[in-house]
Order: sequence, then C-alpha cells, then structure tokens
Amino acid sequence: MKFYQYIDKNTGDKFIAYESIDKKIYKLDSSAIRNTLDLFTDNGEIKNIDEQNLVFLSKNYNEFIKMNIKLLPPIDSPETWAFGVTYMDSMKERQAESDSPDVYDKVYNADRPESFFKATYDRLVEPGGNVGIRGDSEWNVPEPELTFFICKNKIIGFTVGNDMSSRSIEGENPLYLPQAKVYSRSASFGPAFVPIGAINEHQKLSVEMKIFRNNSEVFSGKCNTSQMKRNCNYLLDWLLRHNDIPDGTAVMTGTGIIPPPEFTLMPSDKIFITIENIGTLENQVTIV
Ligand code: DO4
Ligand code: MG
Repeated sequence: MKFYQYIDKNTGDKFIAYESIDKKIYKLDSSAIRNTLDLFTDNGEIKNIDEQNLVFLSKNYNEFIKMNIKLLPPIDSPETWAFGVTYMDSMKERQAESDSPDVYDKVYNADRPESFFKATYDRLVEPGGNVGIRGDSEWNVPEPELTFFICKNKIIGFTVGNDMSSRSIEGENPLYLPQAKVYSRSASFGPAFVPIGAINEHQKLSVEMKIFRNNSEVFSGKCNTSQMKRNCNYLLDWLLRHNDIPDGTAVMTGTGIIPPPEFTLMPSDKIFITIENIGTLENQVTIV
C-alpha cells in the first residue's frame, strides 16, 4: 500500500493517488481527504480506505507518471529535519574531508545524535524536479536517506529522501554545516508515502543510488538500513526532546552512500535513489 500526491495538469487540482497491493493506481475521490495527512486519525492511526472513493487511474506506477500529472512531495511536510553520521561510512568520509576530524568520531560514538533542521516546505523539491547545488560550492553530492514522517509524535511511514550537501563548505569548517545543508532546492523526497504498517522491517532495507551524466552512469553505490548505528525510533526519541514537532514533519535518517572524493555533481546530472519496497526518487541537478 502506497500513496502519492499529485497535480492533475488538466485542471490544476491536487489529488491523492492510492497504490493497491496489486500495484494498480487509483485516485482517492473524497471531499474529506484532501491531502495525505487527512488519512490519519487524531491518534496518528491510518484510516481504512473506503473503496467506493477509488477511481481507477492506471495499471501501474510507470503508467501513472506518464499521465498528464505532476508529482508532489507525498506529505505536505511543514518541516524537514535530518540526522547525520548515522553510518560508519558517513563518519569516515567526513573525517577525510575535514580539518576537524574528531568532531565526527565524537558524534558517531556519543549518545546524543547529530540532528539539524533541513528544510521548510517551500525549499522542498518535488519528485522529478531539479535539486540544487550552490553556486559558491565546488564539491557537491546527493545523500540518499531513508526518510520517515511523524504524526502525533509517532512514525507513520516512510519515503525516499535526498539530503543535498556541499562537501567543500562543510569540509572548510563544521560550523558552516547550515550553509552546506540548507539552501534553495536542497531537499527532495518521494514519490511514495508508505505507511509503517505496510513495510516489513524498515531497518533491513537496501538503498541504492545511481547518477547519470549525458546518459552514462558516473556513480553507483549501495548500502542497507541495517548498517545504521542508531535506528529510526532512537532518532525520533531525540528529535522530540524539548522540541514540538508538527504533524507531517519529514526526518532524513543519514546517508550510508558517499561518492568517492573525486566525484562532484554537475548541472543536468540525473540522480536515482531506490529504497527497497518504497520506490525510486529521481531528480535532476541545477545550480542555485
Ligand atoms: O555532519 C554532517 C551531516 C551528515 C549527514 O548529513 C549524513 O551523515 O547524512
Ligand atoms: Mg545527510
């Protein structure tokens, strides 16, 4: 079971699409459910879908995205937060790029994880849209991350996230992290929202990223969410401490795939991030 949010380009109206277990896509035609957060009760439980409200759209996702639609982020997240240095490889790569390597080792081994504010809704890039690299940064990478959503302080489901990052700015000084991480078009997630009950073992999902330049693959890497040092519930617990989190907030859980030091993104590169049982997030790169 998956959900998408999209604009029907014929009318300009926003809709929710529902993907059933047999992969067929339906429009959810209900005046009571205008966005995916309306699918949740006041206790943060998902409501049953009334089959009478389903209108058949296509026989699978690939046909759905060929329709005259524009995908949107699958939840209208007012805030996106992110965690860092949750995988050993992320810790090692950041040590290599920095003059202050010990901060990464300390945070990897501390109880308190590293969290940071990543994006407001307006900074999010829709699935298929252009993610940004900063004009003042010469070393840039996408970070593929399992991303969860919160409602009533609980994890309600997952999507695929991309935490776009400047390695040169963060490498120059860790205190520049907000500039390395938060700028226009620096975050994307989607296309599907998968409710937590529809995912088996979210701490055992394969994550894969491929990057293409002029139709040739220039990077490919893999990891598994089982390699996370801190699991999603642990991250949620820390995020909620002394911090009111609005319903629909998205949380990126850190990257376990880092392209080699000689790699930097170029304008027009195409990024494909796939997480098992969730889907593939596709973006193109632009300079902001
Ligand atoms: O320490 C900087 C950020 C780390 C991060 O974004 C990640 O590990 O994914
Ligand atoms: Mg990250």
